[in-house]
Amino acid sequence: MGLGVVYKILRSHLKEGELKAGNSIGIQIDQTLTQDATGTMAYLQFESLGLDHVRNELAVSYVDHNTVQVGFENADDHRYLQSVAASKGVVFSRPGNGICHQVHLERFGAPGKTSLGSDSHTPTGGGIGMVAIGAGGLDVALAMAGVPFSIICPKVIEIRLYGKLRPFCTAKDVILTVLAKFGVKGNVNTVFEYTGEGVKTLSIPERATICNMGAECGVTTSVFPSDETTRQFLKAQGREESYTELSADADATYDGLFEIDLSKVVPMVACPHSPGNVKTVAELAGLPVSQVLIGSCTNSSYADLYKAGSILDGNVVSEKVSLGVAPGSREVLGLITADGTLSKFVASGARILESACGFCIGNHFSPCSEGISLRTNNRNFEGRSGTKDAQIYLVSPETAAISAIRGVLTDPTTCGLSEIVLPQVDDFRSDDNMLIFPPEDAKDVQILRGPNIGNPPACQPLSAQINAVATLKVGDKITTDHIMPAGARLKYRSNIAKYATFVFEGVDASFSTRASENRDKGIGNIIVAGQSYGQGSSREHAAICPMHLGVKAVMALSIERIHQANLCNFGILPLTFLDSADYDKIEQGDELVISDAIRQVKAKGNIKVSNMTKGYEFEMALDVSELQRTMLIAGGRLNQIKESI
Ligand code: MIC
Ligand code: SF4
Repeated sequence: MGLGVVYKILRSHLKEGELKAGNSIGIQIDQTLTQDATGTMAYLQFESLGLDHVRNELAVSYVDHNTVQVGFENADDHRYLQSVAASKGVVFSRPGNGICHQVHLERFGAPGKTSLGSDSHTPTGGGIGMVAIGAGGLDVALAMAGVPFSIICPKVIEIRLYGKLRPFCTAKDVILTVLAKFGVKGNVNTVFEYTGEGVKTLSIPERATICNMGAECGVTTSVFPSDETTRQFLKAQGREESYTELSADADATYDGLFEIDLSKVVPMVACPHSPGNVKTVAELAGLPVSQVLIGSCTNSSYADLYKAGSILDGNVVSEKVSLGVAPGSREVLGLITADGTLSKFVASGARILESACGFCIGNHFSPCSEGISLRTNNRNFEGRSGTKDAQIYLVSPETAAISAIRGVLTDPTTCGLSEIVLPQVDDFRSDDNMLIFPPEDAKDVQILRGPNIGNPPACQPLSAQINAVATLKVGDKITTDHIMPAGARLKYRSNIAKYATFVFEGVDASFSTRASENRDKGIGNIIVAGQSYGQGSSREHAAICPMHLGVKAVMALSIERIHQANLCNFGILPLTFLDSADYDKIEQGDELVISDAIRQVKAKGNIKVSNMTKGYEFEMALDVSELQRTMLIAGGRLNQIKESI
């Protein structure tokens, strides 16, 4: 039986288990990437493994999230990351060099390779035919130590493309069409593989945009074949030697099919507060807009900015709108400077932002109260922008640019704009001056730590009996941004005790005080949640900080993949309700007991829980792999693995 691209790559990297959907498998990871907001913890954990040097093919450490540097904390983190990279054999991408996924695509990604990144948008690499997966920092630390990455062997949905996009209908509109079909939940342990004649009409940045936002569907990754377009892209990056052709066998079979006629795709918009809340731009045209932001790892390539710049050319941004533009990398910034696009932005009144995550993670450029912000990034969760009552709409750069001029959401296909012809770029003129390659001999390298650099978290082994309280009950779609806010709180990523004081800040500001009081009295905390708990980012802090506050279990109707793995990595039981009526019955404050916890976890059956307050017993599923069971008992992955490295 023939194989698709995903299974071909998985097969060539298989280290443990059998390649069959639903099985637990271990795959060898060729490349790792970290970014600063998750990286400090990843390297602290790597350090605690006691290895002198990374063991995987290529490890890159990017600084792109915390570049605002209000106070000393971010700069301390950067200094630590630079020194630990030099000491352990990791390439360091200096602040200003760009957003990790954009730079990785440009300078390191290679078809047929696997990569693991401590950022949920790592699948961007699928645009050049990689199996690129997002995970928590600890999983990436272990991949750097050469430990196979454990995943559930995925089902593969074929997304067959045919036809060709019409002018001003874009890759962003394609992925929003996919999101409209698949939604943001229920796609765990699934991969999207793109096939069909339409593939060759899409450039690498377009493919990367599509793979990037597959993360919003919750899939493990998304992958395109590697073809002549891939070769051209790598050649223009001066890296043609990284090219290999990769395509699905003619008789490859898949677990599902979704067909998209690219010529029928229209401008789309994801409405507040979910990337899955998709409508056509035409449906909402005329909506007044107060802010427009172009950039982020989803849409900040040279092609994206060239098109936006062409639309803005000769126009001034509406006086009702504040427009910001953030090129995805220093390479992109160099290209738009050289070809005059930057001047078009400047002349239009756009505010030029650093090549970094910036606005996307609420680091700056928060909208005004009740502001309506159009953005080209990938997430519009409530409060993520830094303004709780703002309304964030996700659109393509073309829709963003024309709407910035008009001051209202505008469908770019209806404006009589002349078609934009992209200049052919045969040489991206990349230089690696902002990459620091590690020295051959690192014995004199000193690792520099400031007061913001804490210790890796210590996890307690599972206790025989869990006596806890349902400290918080929440509803559906609680994102990691709800659990562990970023924005102004991001600078505490390396300081767990401090960062933990902000857990669930925007949901229930007294949660961390209540939880730490319980912990100090020897009472555990349990979080009760609805569907898709932990969707969004890969931030393991959404597990580490609750662990620090004494959270022993999450009981939810469902839990998203990366977050579920992070909970196991830090010894928190990820329990799911077998009967949704049990979710309805529990009230915040109920006393919950899990007796004989170690035996129950070992036994592989359902977990019995007693609600002492209401006087009844119920069962929860513990749907974890064998490896995760051992981690939960040991009190997390670090405790469990240390002996075997
Ligand atoms: C995000 O887009 O939410 C982030 C910020 O990039 C996160 C990582 C983090 O929280 O540091 C992600 O996507 O994993
Ligand atoms: Fe950065 Fe935003 Fe991309 Fe996350 S989604 S990596 S914050 S640009």
